[in-house]
Amino acid sequence: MGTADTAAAFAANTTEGTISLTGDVLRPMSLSVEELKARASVLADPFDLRCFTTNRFIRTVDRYRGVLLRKLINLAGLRCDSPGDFKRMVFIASAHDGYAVTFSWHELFNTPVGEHVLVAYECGGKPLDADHGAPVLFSGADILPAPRHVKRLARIETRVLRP
Ligand SMILES: Nc1nc2c(c(=O)[nH]1)N[C@H]1C(S)=C(S)[C@@H](COP(=O)(O)O)O[C@H]1N2
Ligand SMILES: [Mo]
Repeated sequence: MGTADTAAAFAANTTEGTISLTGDVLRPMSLSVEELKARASVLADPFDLRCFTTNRFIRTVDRYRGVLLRKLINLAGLRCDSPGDFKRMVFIASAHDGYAVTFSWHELFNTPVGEHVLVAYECGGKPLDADHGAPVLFSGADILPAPRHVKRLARIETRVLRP
């Protein structure tokens, strides 16, 4: 498939406001914001959104409420066909505009970073709407927060890297 075809297929398979968990998981699934809200949530600290590339200060963001990414991944279940596959797993989080960032199994499940990565649906006690980029994936322990502050999150794809 060409790039345009891939983008079209991706758009056809995603719905605004719904995130899908795909790839090397046992139970591929889609979750609406309503379904996220029904799960146990965590509250992030307020932070300054700052771009990595330019160091530009964008704005101060109030407390996000959302579900930990590692809990959502556990819901879908990691598929480990060979022993130790989880140690070379990566997660590609992509947005409806094609913006994408990565996480590794290690940082989400075996470092403190994972305790601060959430899919947020509320900010400062108010529901986030699509204009505010909902749902937003946010990695609260990053030094510069903007790169892994993914607006309009569409998909988390799990992949086992094969050397
Ligand atoms: N979906 C999506 N999220 C994104 C980006 C993007 O291009 N698409 N850019 C990132 C980068 S590099 C920056 S600096 C900030 C910009 O935030 P702003 O659009 O609210 O100014 O969003 C981050 N999240
Ligand atoms: Mo940026």
